[in-house]
Amino acid sequence: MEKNFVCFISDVHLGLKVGDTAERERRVVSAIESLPPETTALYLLGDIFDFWYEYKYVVPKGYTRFFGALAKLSDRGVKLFFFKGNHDVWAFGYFKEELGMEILEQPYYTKIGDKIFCLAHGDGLDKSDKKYLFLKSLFHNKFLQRLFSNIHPRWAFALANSWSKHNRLRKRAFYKFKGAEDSLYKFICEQERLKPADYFLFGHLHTPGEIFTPAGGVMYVLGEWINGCDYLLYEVNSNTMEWRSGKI
Ligand SMILES: [Mn+2]
Repeated sequence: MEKNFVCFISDVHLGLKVGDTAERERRVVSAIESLPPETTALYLLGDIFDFWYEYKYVVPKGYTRFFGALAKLSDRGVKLFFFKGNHDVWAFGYFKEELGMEILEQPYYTKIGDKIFCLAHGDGLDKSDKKYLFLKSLFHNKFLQRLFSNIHPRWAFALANSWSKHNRLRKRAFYKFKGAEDSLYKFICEQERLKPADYFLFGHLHTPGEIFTPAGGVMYVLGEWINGCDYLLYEVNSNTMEWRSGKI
């Protein structure tokens, strides 16, 4: 039977001024370009940009090669999907217009072949984290977004970048995937009782890993691209999930 691949990438944090930012973009572009010709869909599971904010008539500089690689995929009929992470909440329509990329809300259930996938970035699903949920509600607030849009980008971007940097220094490291102890894993264990899935795929935790769920599904956490570059390639007809590395 003919093959059919679906790819999942998360947390590239393009634009983050840590390490070699150009090299990070090169890695993800080369990963996208090396996808098998039988690839039919690419899911970007959030935090693809370290900071993205688009205005009505203006978008941030950079990422030309990355957008070019996505445009090529889109033009040859590969479906593109995008989840907003906690760093790129503010995508409003440019990706859809330019790349045909569809923005999905988490947790998103979809059937790929005959398997059920639950996909999400993963931030804010742990309902006990009230502080984060409050922050998230501010980020998604239409009125505050309009206010922010009226700040000159020079200041808006300086503010956002220093906030991102401050957060990173404060936490020192990123979130880590703690296996069965992880709050996201616990969320899945509850979620699957109501809505089971064969595969649960997340970003956000930055530590590539996989673990079985009590109902027999598998949870995968995708890797980040600042120090690593682990992503997943799924072959639909043979139902095989394969870890890939974006190293060049
Ligand atoms: Mn991230």
